[in-house]
Amino acid sequence: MPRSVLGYWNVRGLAQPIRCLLHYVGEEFTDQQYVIGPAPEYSREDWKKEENDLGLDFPNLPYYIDDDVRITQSNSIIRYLGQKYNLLGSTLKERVTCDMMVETAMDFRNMSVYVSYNPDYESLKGDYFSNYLPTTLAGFEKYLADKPWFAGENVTVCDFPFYELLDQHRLVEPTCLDKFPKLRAFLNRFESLPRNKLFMTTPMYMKHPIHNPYANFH
Ligand SMILES: N[C@@H](CCC(=O)N[C@@H](CS)C(=O)NCC(=O)O)C(=O)O
Repeated sequence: MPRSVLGYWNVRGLAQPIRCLLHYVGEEFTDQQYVIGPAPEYSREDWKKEENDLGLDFPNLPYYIDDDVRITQSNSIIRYLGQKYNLLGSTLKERVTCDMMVETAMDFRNMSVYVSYNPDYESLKGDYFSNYLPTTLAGFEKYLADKPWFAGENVTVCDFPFYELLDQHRLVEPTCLDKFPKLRAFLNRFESLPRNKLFMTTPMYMKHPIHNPYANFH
């Protein structure tokens, strides 16, 4: 039976929560990684040379291909896998909460990516790490006060991008979660799920690089 394919750069980026999710549900897939060329050109040729040959309506990375779909847009891929494996929530409230939190995670990521790839990183990082990040994390800490997972009582797909973003931030700024016990407990809970624990021992799991080589931190 043909395996599905996930295509992305050879970094964590937008793909790592999808890699983890695919492993969590036990789907056999090919982790197709494209390589950015060396500085100073950082050529994208490895991807560009085949982007129009994959049958994608809107070629981009990540992409996901299985027997039924050929899709791009990371959140569409996450939602599709949520449908496929019944991980979108079990009640109407949980489903809409999962949906909201997938988007909330993307807003958080967009801010983090804006700073991490910014040529003015040196002037932005102070405000990001001293103001934006603690304020944002405090909001998530308060939100998790009465629930184990980001959509409520059950693991849903929104937990995967949240794990990824919180873990990325603690790798870059190791003390950033010190004041947030609920967030640390969430990370531990997520890592303790047997499939996730196993994922972290596979060659597909990568701690670094978080971003492409021209970012300000990896
Ligand atoms: N909204 C898209 C953004 C995708 C995107 O910006 N992909 C970047 C990597 S993070 C890329 O290099 N795409 C390939 C390209 O631009 O040719 C998503 O969430 O998937």
